[in-house]
Amino acid sequence: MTTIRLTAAQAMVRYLIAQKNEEGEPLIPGCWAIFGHGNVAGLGEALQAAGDEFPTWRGHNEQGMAHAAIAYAKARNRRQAMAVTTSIGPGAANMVTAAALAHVNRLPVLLVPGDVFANRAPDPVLQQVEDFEDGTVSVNDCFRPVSRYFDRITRPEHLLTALPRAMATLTDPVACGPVTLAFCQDVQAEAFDWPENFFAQKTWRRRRPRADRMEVQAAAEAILAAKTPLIIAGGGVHYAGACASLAAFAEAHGIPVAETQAGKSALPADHPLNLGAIGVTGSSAANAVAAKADLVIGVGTRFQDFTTGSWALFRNPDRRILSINVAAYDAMKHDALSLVADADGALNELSALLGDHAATPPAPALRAEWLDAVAKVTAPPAGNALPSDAQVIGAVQRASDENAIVLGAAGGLPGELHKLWQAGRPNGYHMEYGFSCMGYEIAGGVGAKMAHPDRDVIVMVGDGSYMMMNSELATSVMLGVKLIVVLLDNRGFGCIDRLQRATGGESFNNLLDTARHVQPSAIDFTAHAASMNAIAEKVDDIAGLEAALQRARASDRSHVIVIDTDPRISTDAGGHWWDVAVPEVSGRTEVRAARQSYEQALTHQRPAD
Ligand SMILES: Cc1ncc(C[n+]2csc(CCOP(=O)(O)OP(=O)(O)O)c2C)c(N)n1
Ligand SMILES: [Mg+2]
Repeated sequence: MTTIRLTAAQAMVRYLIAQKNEEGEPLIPGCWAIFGHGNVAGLGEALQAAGDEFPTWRGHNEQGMAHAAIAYAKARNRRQAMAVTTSIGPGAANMVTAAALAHVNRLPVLLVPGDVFANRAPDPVLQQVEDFEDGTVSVNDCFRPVSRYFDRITRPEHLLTALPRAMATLTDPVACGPVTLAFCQDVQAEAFDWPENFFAQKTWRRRRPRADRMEVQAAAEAILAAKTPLIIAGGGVHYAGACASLAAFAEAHGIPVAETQAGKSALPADHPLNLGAIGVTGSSAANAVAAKADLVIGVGTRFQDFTTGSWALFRNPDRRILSINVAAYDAMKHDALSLVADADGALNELSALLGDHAATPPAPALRAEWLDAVAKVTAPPAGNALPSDAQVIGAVQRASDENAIVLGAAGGLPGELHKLWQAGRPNGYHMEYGFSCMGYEIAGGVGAKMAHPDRDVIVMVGDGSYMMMNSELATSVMLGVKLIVVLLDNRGFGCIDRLQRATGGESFNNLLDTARHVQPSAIDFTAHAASMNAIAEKVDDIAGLEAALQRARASDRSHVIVIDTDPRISTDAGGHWWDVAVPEVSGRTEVRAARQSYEQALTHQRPAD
């Protein structure tokens, strides 16, 4: 057997370079890195030597780097995944939130935090957490519950089994998610004689599991029996590459489609069968059809509470749920009729079984009414009052082309965008709403733009999220990864303040002015963004925003536009109740009233299905 003598870190990099996806692209196109003593000498040396063959990108915050990596994978429909390496201790711990984000969203990312010395010679090393009862624990154990595959590399030859398992997880449609290889720092630097064939080029094909014959038959029968079926398209439609099959299926069988946050843009917004967003932040059209549907057909959806209106949305007493999902875990939720399969294959197989069967789609007026409501709330304001998020969204929509990618994660914007954004083509809508993690937006924008350098990436972010994490704006400037950032400054956590008041609470600790303070908060966002060498400007109104967006599209680097908005307004039209537990006893009459309506609303919930 021919062997090659390399350090474990050099072997990891060499192995990663040799992995391809079925398009022939690098499966792992490069690595984000912030070094410390836990990875600089070992992995740092190996990454430097790899040069352009395996690019290393330096971020400013470990969580931010991982957000960029995860957004890249999402924007590439899970066809590729980036690696992220950190030092031990705080560098690694900073990345745990991002691991959870990737886990919830089922997105692939290869996390390589450094770990303490396997030989324990310098024990305890700087930044080492010491467990009094368990000598094997390190900070990296925090990754276990938020990783789909976790391994600790305490000997070089562990990579011979760990790396193939890591790739198998990243490319498996069901297990897909974060992989953590905690890499002991002494092991990274240790040499080993590796079998040469370990580094042979390998292609990882996407598995597309076919449906079970009985399940697909039962699913077809359920559709044949349904009078008012509704399809709910989730993120799995994108990841399975099933957008075209979904359109064909809906058209052939007369079944309308509603979209989840992850599923949005599966059908173009102007498709006559696209009823728009479903659920808590849904359109009136989709939610009206959902309330009456006798068969709810989930395609690639996890049925999270925003989709189901906390399971109070589907109110037809005879309704059934059919769940087409590659993961049995999702397909059996709420006693659904399960169809475990790749979405693309399943839709085509079902279609063949259905023949020329077609249901009667809902009257076009439902869709038209909703589009009227959208036009009303997104139109420019008449007077000079502070604009709403919806009016800002209208301006962004008017100023962007159909290739634009609008990106967001937390605050009031995801709900408004879900309802109102008219997506032109698949992947034009990038919303991280599995974890809805404040601070994803700018870092995520970097990953989305790296995935689609030829499309405008428009990051829409609230002041709260911007303050939580903005440092990858400097990374975007440094790497020439241009973002258009629209920063909506409503002076605080507007959506949580609205939720607080809606549950009977008093405005408290959300908006900056209602938080304990000595000096009123005054943040100069333009100066802040400009200090990171981005182009930054503040606009006075919607007309100013539209003009600035044109300048931003022509800019040669990241361009931040700040606009003051009204924290009190969100779109009333559409939407659905959401289960947020209201206190059972309280000194506030408003809370007692809210509790009464809450108990009333709970009567529509069907958690026991
Ligand atoms: C990391 C994280 N912390 C807390 C929350 C809870 N949370 C959701 S939205 C929000 C406020 C966001 O403020 P901002 O970005 O200004 O948006 P706005 O609500 O004003 O539209 C908070 C605190 C979260 N989603 N993520
Ligand atoms: Mg805000």
